Amino acid sequence: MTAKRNGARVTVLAVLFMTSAVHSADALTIDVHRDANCGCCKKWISHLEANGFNVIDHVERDMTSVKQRLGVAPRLASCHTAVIDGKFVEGHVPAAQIIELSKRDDLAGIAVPGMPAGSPGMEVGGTQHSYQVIGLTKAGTDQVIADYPAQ
Ligand SMILES: [Cu+2]
Repeated sequence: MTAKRNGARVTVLAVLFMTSAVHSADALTIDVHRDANCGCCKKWISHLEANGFNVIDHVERDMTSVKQRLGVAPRLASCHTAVIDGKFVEGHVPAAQIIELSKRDDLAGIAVPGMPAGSPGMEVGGTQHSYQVIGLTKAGTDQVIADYPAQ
């Protein structure tokens, strides 16, 4: 009896979470800065649009200075750099963590450093390397926001 009730509650919470995630993404606008020749950056933009984001695309000549201006620590660097509500989104971050970022005031930004195969926009056949989404707190420390295992 108790176990059954717990199971039902978990299901309800999961449905509520999915509903709110989809709803939030509807209204989110994100600025993406990328190099003109970056193919995986365009694929990541497609991932955002498929998840309901309104993407404003900026083609840049010098991504290094863009990253410096937006406060992306070099250890977190990837290809493209996006901005949402004044917070940076560096690299191939999945839509779910961007939605989470939009609700958090303790973070300066989030990143998927490098370009791990299998992250959104980095699909290479069926290859899925493990990667983490790292949050940079306003205090300057790193925090693991999500862990995607290899498959
Ligand atoms: Cu990339």
